[in-house]
Amino acid sequence: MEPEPIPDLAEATALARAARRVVVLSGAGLSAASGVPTFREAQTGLWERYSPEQLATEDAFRSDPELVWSWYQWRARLIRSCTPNAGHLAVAAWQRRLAASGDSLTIATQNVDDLHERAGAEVLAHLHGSLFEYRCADCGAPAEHDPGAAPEGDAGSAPDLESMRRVAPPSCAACGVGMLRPGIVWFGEMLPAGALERTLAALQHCDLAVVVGTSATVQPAASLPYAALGVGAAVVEVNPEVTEFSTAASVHLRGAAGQVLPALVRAYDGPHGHHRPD
Ligand code: BV8
Ligand code: ZN
Repeated sequence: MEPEPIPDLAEATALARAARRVVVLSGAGLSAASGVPTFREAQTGLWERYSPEQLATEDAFRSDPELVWSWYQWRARLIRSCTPNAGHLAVAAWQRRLAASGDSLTIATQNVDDLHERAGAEVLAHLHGSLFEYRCADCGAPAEHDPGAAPEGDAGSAPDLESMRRVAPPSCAACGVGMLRPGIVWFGEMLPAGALERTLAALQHCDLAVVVGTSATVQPAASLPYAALGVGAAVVEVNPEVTEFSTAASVHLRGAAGQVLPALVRAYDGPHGHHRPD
């Protein structure tokens, strides 16, 4: 069955073909098709069931470290049971194509999962950290920790906090005092050192930015696409919904990342495109 034609794809394809320095800014919507819950989507979004204040702030961690630690361990195990989808794979393929011709595709993501990397892509910045990095909440010493295997069957479904198995965060081997915390950027916390600066520098040198799967509601990440517009680059938004950013986008491809991104890369390769076998 022929997939629905995506309005404005031709315009976006022309931009993709002409682009030499691309920046991809990705959000939770890119990983949705892999089974990773987004944040704000009604019913399914994490922030629909859990309050970010109760789980994604340092105060929350200090007041109930077991709850917050266990919830992030559940998310880390869930990600282990997920695999990159066609959207992640298309971005990785596009990155390889451009690198092969001496050009570049740079990725900066709000996602704390590792699906870009597992799709074979290089990521310039995890703006909001990673579920698989840990450090001491007191001395800051980085630490290794294994969140454990992917859950069996529907154990992956979101636990209710009351019945969730609670485990205490391990203590820090470096200072022996602090507790380990996930290497996540909680609300009210600064982004990782250099992540914002590196991303801004890439946007200020890009000729095309692709904003995929983000509601553009969390700052400062939501302001990043304007840095590309500010240097006259085109910005293509990929999102089935209208977002805070849609009116500013050069082209808004209203479709799912798993459909739109492969189509964009196929078109980029297309008959007159730069077809080079992988
Ligand atoms: C800071 C890690 C200060 C945690 C996250 C200015 C104005 C107002 C508020 C602020 C401001 N400046 C700062 C703030 C406060 C706050 C903020 O922005 N609050 C918002 C809610 C208003 N920002 C902060 O606190 C930041 N820190 O400002 O520090 C500071 C400054 C100096 C010195 C000291 C401190 C830190 C913010 C980072 C928080 N951490 N994540 C965790 O994961 O648990 S944010 C988290 O939510 C994600 O990382 C992501 O960034 C955000 C979710 O957004 P999206 O990824 O866009 O996901 P969402 O579900 O919202 O949308 C999904 C979209 O995908 C939808 O549009 C949907 O239509 C689409 N979609 C669905 N399916 C598909 C799809 N698209 C394509 N294909 C599909 N198949
Ligand atoms: Zn420590």
